[in-house]
Amino acid sequence: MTFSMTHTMRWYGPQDPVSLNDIRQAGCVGVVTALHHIPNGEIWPVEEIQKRKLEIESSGMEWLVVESVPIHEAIKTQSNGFEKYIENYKQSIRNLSECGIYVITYNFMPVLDWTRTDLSYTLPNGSKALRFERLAFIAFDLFILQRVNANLDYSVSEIEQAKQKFEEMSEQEQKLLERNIIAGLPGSEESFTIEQFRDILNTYQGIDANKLRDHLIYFLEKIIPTAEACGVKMVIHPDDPPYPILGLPRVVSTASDLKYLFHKVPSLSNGLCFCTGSFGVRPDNYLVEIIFQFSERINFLHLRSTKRNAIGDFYEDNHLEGDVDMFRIVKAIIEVMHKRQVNIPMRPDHGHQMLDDLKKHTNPGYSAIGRLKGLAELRGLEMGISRSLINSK
Ligand code: CS2
Ligand code: MN
Repeated sequence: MTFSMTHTMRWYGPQDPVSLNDIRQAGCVGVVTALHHIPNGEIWPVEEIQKRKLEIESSGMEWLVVESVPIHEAIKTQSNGFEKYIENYKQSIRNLSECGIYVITYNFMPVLDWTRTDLSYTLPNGSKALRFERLAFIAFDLFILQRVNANLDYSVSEIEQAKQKFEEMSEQEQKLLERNIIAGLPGSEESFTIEQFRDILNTYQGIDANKLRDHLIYFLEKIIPTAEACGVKMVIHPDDPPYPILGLPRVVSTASDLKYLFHKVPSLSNGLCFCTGSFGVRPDNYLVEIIFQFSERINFLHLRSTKRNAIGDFYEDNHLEGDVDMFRIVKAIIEVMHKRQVNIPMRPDHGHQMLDDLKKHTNPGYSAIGRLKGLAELRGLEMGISRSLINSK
């Protein structure tokens, strides 16, 4: 018996410029999606889930993973109404399982989901990538957001260089930087103006990493028994980038963060969405070790690679290049799947904007052709490794 990754792509629903048929043609057997029209915190009704599921099935694919059922901010800060939002969350888990959907992704990043400063960083071959430039980010923090005490987070020379960078930017570039950071990237479900953003940052006063971690554990202690009873695997997506930003704590960035979560809530329904691009931004995250350390809990894979430099910038590289050793990762995943006797759903996480897509409006990171290329390369890599493992036995 051989096991292989189940190939999927994220689909943003009927509004997505990439159609279900496009995804099928790319070689996927399933999609990863969410009910993006349901406001954050509300219950996902069975009828709505069923309707979306049928739509996907009519294209010859399956709805294999939910990404994401978002966590309401009140749960992260434990403020007004959070117990009710947790109850709602449990009901959404039950409803999804009733419809036969058993893997649910979520993340626990305060306020912002994934963050980039540049959504069209041109690579030498003319295609475009997503990028995080540290000085641009510092410029945003100090001179656009003007966060109190932000200067304490950076070195004198970084502040000086960020100032110079900011002064050299046109007003339009400054506005674009602001939008890129706070207007919400695909899937983040939240979008802010700068005033709203300042207000919401204030709701985290007094919430340090320990407190946020406690709130996450509290949430898991409440929802995981429900997930377990329904046969659902909850999979947490790591922080991106994997460190605190804008004075906000982040607690799902490293192997020791994960170890703590799984130690506190040991049920195997408390699982992981292993995102190589997010973890891979830290040189002290050893990705292959993370796979083996948490092999029982990885129930969803995001495969992509980033390339970092010494000062903390990174961009999204080709799927088989950059800092992520995709060969060793896919090999480790194949071993884990055989040991556990399961196929794990995978999606090529992001792709470059390239070829025809350069002329189209695309969701940053989620264009068709770049992801198709990533998927094709990953499938080839997987097949080569699998076949050579079998042949060498
Ligand atoms: C991002 C987002 O790395 C990624 O997968 O594109 O999908 C994001 O971090 C998710 O919304 C988290 O669930
Ligand atoms: Mn990811």
